[in-house]
Amino acid sequence: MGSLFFISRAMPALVPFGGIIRMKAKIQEILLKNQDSYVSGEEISRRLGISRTAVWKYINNLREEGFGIKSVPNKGYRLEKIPDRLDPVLLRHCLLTRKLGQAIEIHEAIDSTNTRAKELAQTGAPHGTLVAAEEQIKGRGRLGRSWESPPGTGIWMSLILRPSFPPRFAPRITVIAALAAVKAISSITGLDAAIKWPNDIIINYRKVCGILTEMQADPDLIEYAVLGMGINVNTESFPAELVNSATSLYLESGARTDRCRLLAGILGFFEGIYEKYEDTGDFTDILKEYKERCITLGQRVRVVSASGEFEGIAEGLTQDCELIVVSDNGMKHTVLSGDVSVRGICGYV
Ligand code: BT5
Repeated sequence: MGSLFFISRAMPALVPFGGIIRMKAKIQEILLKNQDSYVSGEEISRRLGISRTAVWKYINNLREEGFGIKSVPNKGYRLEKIPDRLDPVLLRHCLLTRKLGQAIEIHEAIDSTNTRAKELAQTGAPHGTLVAAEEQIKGRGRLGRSWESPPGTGIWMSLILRPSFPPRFAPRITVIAALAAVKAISSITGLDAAIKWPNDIIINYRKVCGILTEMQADPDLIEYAVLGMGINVNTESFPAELVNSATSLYLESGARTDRCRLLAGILGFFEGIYEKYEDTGDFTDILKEYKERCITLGQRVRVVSASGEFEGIAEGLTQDCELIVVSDNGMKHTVLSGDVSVRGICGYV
């Protein structure tokens, strides 16, 4: 499974990492909180109750992981460069959420973060537990498709949710996630991102992010849902089969984006919208905002589903997030899921 970091504020009993990583994380936290100044080795050793030689060793460990730490005699250490890593301490430093990301599990490589999150959910992991990975070996899309998740470039993450609303409203999780992703991408990168119904985020007609929501439910109750999201962040190139349909924030903006900051931003927007919805039960404004950012509406689309294939105009969305499509013979269809391609977007011409 590769190396694993698990930080939990909510469930200390579940923290499996040993003293070495914990001590290194504490030094990381001290340096992060004092980025504008130097912290002396003596101060760190006093605060953590370890020798100055031990501090020096942990600092060197962090340097090997890509942290740029300047040391000046008689002044101490200062953090000057943060590596482009999905690091639990860096992530926690950026997080402003109350419940999401209280427990974080980050893998160097894993088959699929959604599969792992489901395992954790089945063994009782709480609402808000986050699983992320630098690389997915078997990243999954919808309907058995695969999701390309190369190492060190993207955000491949899954969030365990324990909603209080009934299973028929589960598609609303994808709607909230798409809105959160668009808002975070726009506010952090300045790029103009839009939603392609139901689960894609598009920039300049190409897919930058996909969402896969899965759940375990009884007829009336969602036991848990796993919200999976893949974002191409600093990806420089794509394999031939995706070159014309996929893009990354880097390719669109020419600049690298801090993945921890973006992930924290998405969780922040998601928590705000999700909690408001859970508290009020009112989905009207959320759907209105989703519609405003949804490029599928008003477009000619091709719907491919298990029951067949047809073309028409996407005219609207129902409260249950189904797409209303009026086919060429004037018939009105409501499409719950399946594949909808929009002319001119992600390869449909
Ligand atoms: C999705 O499926 O768009 C949902 C993708 C969800 C991925 C996340 S990553 C974290 C979590 N763990 C997982 O195992 N999955 C979730 P769908 O709408 O079915 O789109 C899949 C299609 O998108 C593929 O068939 C490709 O054509 C295309 N695709 C694959 N990888 C891509 C990438 N990195 N960027 C853009 N398009 C991609």
